[in-house]
Amino acid sequence: MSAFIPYRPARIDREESLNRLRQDFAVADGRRTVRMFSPDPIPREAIEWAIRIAGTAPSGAHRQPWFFVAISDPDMKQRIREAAEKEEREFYERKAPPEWLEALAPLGTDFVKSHLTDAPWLIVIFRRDYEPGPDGVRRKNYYMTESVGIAVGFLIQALHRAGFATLTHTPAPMTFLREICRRPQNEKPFLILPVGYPTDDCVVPDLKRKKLAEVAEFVE
Ligand code: IYR
Repeated sequence: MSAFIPYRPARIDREESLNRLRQDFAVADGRRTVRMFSPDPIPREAIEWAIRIAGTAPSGAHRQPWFFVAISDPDMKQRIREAAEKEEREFYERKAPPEWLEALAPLGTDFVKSHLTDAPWLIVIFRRDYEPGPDGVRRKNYYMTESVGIAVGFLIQALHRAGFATLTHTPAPMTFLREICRRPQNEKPFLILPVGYPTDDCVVPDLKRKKLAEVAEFVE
């Protein structure tokens, strides 16, 4: 059993709370997933802070079952792009059922993944399914998918608030990432997150967000 320490964050005044939330909504609503990245560099320190923020996410039994590989190395990005495009070509040309392709049509995606070499950073996120114990006994983690998903949410929002665009990219299958990133067997690739600035001529699909009443109900 771990020790307990006091936690007494100062209360925020009601009006101030609401003001902050309204402003945060405007910022969050300004985020768009980007597929057209400028190669303009982003300092490593920015990525480091964003990963620290991601690491503050809650996790099952506080196991923090995540690992982040941040890549700016052009050779490694090229290798990831080639492996991803191989899988993606297979997906678009053979594996994807027509219904799925129809759902993707408004996004205009295809197997060409130039963002994987254009973006100055790729953050590859791994889900740690268990922790190797000193005696060789595996220590199970809990709610890994949920925990990593929350951490990635924190990561995307932190990067957005710092002015950087991201793309939540999940080539399927993406097992090749474990090998390219030289990660251990207990880690499963979860997501590739290209990070950078949008190009000057960047366009995004004209999508609408669901209204509050479509996604929530209140029982008071
Ligand atoms: N993984 C593919 C296909 C794809 C799937 C979904 I669901 C998207 O929202 C977008 C793309 C790709 O990356 O192109």
